Amino acid sequence: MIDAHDPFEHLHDEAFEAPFMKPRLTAEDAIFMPGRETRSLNGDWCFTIDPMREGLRQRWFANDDQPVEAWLIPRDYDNGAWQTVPVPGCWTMQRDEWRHYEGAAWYSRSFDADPRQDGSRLLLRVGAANERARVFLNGAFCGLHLGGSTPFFADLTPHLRAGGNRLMIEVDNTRRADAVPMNHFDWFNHGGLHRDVELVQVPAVCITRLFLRLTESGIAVDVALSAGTDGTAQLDILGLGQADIPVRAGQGTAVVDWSPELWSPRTPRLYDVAVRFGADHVTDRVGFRRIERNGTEVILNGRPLALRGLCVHEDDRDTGRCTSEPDIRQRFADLRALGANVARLSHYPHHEMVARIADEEGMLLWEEIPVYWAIAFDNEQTYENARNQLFELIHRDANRASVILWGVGNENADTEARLAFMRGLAQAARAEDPSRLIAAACLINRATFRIEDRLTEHLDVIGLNEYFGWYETGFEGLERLLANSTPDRPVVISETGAEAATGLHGPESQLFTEERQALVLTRQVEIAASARYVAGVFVWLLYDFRSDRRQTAHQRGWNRKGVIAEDKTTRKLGFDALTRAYAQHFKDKE
Ligand code: GCB
Repeated sequence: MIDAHDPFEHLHDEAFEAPFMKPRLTAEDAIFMPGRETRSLNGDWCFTIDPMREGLRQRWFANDDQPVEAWLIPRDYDNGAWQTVPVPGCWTMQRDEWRHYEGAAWYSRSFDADPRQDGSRLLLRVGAANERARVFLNGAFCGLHLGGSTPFFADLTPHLRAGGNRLMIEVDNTRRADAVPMNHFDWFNHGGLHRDVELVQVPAVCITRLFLRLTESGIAVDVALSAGTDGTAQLDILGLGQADIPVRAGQGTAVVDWSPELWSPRTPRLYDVAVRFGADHVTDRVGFRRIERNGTEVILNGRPLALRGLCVHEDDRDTGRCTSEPDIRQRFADLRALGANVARLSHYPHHEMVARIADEEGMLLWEEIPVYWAIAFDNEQTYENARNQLFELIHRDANRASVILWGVGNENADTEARLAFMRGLAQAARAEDPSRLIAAACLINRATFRIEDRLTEHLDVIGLNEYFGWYETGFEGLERLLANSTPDRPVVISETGAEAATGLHGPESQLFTEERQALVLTRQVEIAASARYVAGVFVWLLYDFRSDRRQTAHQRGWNRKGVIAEDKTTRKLGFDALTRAYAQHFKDKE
């Protein structure tokens, strides 16, 4: 610990991070958000990068706001002199010299809010900060959040000050072997407060979870509160009815025998839902549908689904991980033009608007957490981190009819430690949300050409990532693999594709040409459709995306497997080829 009287002690303290590892901000701190009034903290924040971690070492967060002229001893941090950056934003896109900066950075701003007298609480909600974030209010440490793509909450109430509050957030995008994702991944490591930041005031007892879903006996509703209170919650679904939900020790469940019109991609019917408990009131727009598996089929509202999918990264040439409603609507328009009915939101939770817009527009979604490649499967804390991200995602999107699949991982080698880790995640997801299907993108056994991954028995839908025609020559391997395997549940090709440099033309045999990509997509879809148990394909992917792993002349820092270029406009030949292949081989099965 630093002695406040010794100005040099921090120079020798390499344990400077230790006091700031706890408390953790987790899914346990989350409240149910839809329908709440919030106060936005988006806009300009003071900002600096902090490669040497001086912010924690010297405790910048404990400094007062005195101007430099009034200082008696020098400091290395002068809040007022920092440059400002807009939030939400990725620093990696805000200045050329920050493009490849990986490390800690500080955001700071002030806001007015008086201390609470009436038992209400003021919470900070951060939509996402990549990859970890520490929150400080008026010099007090409020907690640490791990994971760059899910929302988190910090209770600011105990530290509020009349006359102005200073909020500081250290955001750190250092890649780490024990994080989720770990240090090696095929997308760009953007840093920053890249989603909305807001304040929300809640009464002393508030609704922390509201989960509605269609079951055999009607609509099941779960309510959870922030305290172990007894009482009654009132449910009101416009057009269906009103009901009381008895709440005991902060938990309530009811099944109401109502028959909603079903939500489906063709008729994305949404209902206005309101729930009140005491002084708290929340609302949501919810679609009701059933998603199941039956043998090797995926069944939506009793009918088998043909999944015509593409994967999408949340990446933009100009804004990085930041997205917007027009960007998301464009994504769905492009998917519809391809004849797709489902998107895989790779490889981490995307902006919460995506599932809301998908609900409205009738697009199906696979959502996942970044349990990607060589995660530290034998590390308990890594598991805890992954499980927490999974719960934060499930709690955020549990009422989104568009989300049919929770993905628990991508391309992880079949070891004992990985099996235990991912089986645990699959079971946790199922227990938390029994209304959806659990999937993972598995690897294939290249020696036997069979689907042999031991994780598959814990999944509802087996995803296969395979790149025959690209990383492996020819398509015979895929034919062999599909012929050799006899899965008892649905299989989807969760990734396949080929890179194409926009405008590069040549023979199909030439890598990186648009012709080659078109050939690969055509053949892949055709072969996949010939296997009785393949319920769909998720082509890798909609748009080209930034990845520093890709450095050939055709790539220069971009993964070029998009059927549309990084401008999100220019369609490659693969676009039409895929549209034709889907229309021909994956017709709706009705
Ligand atoms: C994969 C990964 C994906 C990569 C892709 C590729 O299998 O799951 O994240 O970007 O291949 O382009 O190689």
